[in-house]
Amino acid sequence: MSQSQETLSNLLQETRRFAPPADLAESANVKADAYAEADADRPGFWARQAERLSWSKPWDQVLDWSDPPFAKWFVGGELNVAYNCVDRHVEAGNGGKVAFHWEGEPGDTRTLTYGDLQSEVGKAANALLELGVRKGDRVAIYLPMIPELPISMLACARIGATHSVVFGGFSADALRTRIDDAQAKIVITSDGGYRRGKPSALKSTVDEAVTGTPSIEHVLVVRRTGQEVASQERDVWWHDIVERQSDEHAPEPVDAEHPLYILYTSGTTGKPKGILHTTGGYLTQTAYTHHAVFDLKPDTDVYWCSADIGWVTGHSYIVYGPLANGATSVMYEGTPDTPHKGRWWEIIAKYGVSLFYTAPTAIRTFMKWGDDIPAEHDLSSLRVIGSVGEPINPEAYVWYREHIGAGKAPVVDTWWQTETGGIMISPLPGVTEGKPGAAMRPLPGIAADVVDDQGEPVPNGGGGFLVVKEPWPSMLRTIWGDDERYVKTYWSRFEGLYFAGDGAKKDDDGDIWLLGRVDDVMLVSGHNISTTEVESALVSHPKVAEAAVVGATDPLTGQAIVSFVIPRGSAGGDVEGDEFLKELRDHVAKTLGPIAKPRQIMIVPELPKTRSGKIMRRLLRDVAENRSIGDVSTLADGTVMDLISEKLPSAK
Ligand code: 6R9
Repeated sequence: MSQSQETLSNLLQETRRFAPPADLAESANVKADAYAEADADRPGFWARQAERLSWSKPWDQVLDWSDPPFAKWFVGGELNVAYNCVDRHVEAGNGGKVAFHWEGEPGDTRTLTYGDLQSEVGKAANALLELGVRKGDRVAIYLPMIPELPISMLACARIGATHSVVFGGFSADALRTRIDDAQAKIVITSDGGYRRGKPSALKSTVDEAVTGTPSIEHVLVVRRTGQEVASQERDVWWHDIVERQSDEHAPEPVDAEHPLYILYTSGTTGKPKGILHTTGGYLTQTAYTHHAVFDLKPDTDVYWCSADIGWVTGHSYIVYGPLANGATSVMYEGTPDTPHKGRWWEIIAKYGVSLFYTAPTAIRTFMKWGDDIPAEHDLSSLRVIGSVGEPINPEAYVWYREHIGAGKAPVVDTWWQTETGGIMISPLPGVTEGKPGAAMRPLPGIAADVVDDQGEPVPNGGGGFLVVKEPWPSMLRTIWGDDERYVKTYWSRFEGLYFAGDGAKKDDDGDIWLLGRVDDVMLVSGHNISTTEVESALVSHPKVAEAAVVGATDPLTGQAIVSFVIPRGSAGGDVEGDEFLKELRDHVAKTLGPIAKPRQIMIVPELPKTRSGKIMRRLLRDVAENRSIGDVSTLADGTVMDLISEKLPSAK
């Protein structure tokens, strides 16, 4: 094993442990023996998981890896995703079962049973056919979190069209680039949606985007807010065309490797990458992981993933995984603080949500708002609570477990990516003794590891790069239209290994801790220091709610640590003065060692984040290095950088 060069620091010590509740362990869907079962025969294990689905034609070969890194799973098999997510549950007598309890931001609600979903999806599929969409065509979807969004996705899957969902918050430019790259034939949108108590416009953005996208033949428009929209010749109202269709449509079986969807990830530089997911392997892994990680009992659980469907988390864990498993889910349109900061907890109490999935950014926001808000609501139905999107700081994990999970619900910290399609590294709630801040170990059937810069596995206690060593069913198949970039981006850093772009470490037990994107790692006086560890040290101070850390060029140390801190709502006293800043710097030094002490700490009201809640450190680096601020087009809230700059007179 080569440890020729230090790859990442390994500074954080965390000794708290949380065993699974006895009753959950006893009745868990997946028990400890699954790891050995999968290790003994990985393809055989995934073939058994694929049996959860209904295939119209069985596969001849589980995995074809004869042309790496281009994988084919369930070769020769045929199935239809919409049939698997909807019809088969109706045929099994569950047509009256609720698929979605939908909650609009203004307080309107809709309940969709599996039977309702079948007729809505059938009608939408027939409407798409009438509009000339055919198997293999691409459909762009630019909708708010309303039922027509999953209905549209399933209608595409039903006829074999490939969808490309674009976040409702993205600009006309971003939408245009994505439509163009995929050569989408139609775009499905709405007049607008509700966010923060106000109707926001979507249709006008689409109108702007599709000037200059010759591939678009029609714009299909759902009426949600009733606001005025300019009408164009290519427009068709959803209520005109969809409502008059027959609700019967025979789902079209497609090849296991048929393209199900494209989802664009922005990355830090360059043109967005169209991540391509296909049919059989994708649905197998999303269904299995949802069953295993959330311990879903479809007859009794109510599941809620608070993500936006425009993010991969919504694709895999609001739409495909839960519906394939016949789950009853909650879907919510709006923001967590409309009309009040307890809205989410009110929804959990109202529907008796038992399985909940959210992101660290949301958890840290609730910590900032104060413990008293969730305490006003009955959250006793919750039994498993999940986290995704960023490393969860140990303090945020403990707060989540304590204040949302009543000190008993296991926290499942799930590591995965748009590219991986489904969860890869996570605790199993009935098996794993959880450690705050650790994603723990690869799920059964997944071969992930941490390697050094030579691609050799690091020993326990070592740090390096997260890789996946064997193909997995829901892996991306390529970057849409650019096989070469697929190979170069993911399979060239280490021979034969998938490089995820994340730093990670293995603790003394061999459990995995994520340390942030390798592009964000700081090099201070010759030491590689992870942003995650310094941020977690800051968040462990009782007066800190959120922190972001970047490396800024420094004449003495190469890079120096610059931190941006949001104080907790409850933090009294002077949280701006030099004394407090010194207290924080000393706290980091004490927690991680003097090498990790920030050169500078700035108190800020907000942090720049993407729509999926990831901190955009690149913009903070611009601030820290006194540069003009770069591209802000994927920010959730474009005004945040102004707020930060105003606060820091030197940063312009
Ligand atoms: C699902 C999703 C992927 C990147 C990934 C990593 C970060 C996601 C994480 C996590 C630590 C976790 N990430 N989950 N880091 N712990 N549990 O987020 O997909 O938007 O493509 O982002 O997010 O850096 O590489 P995507």
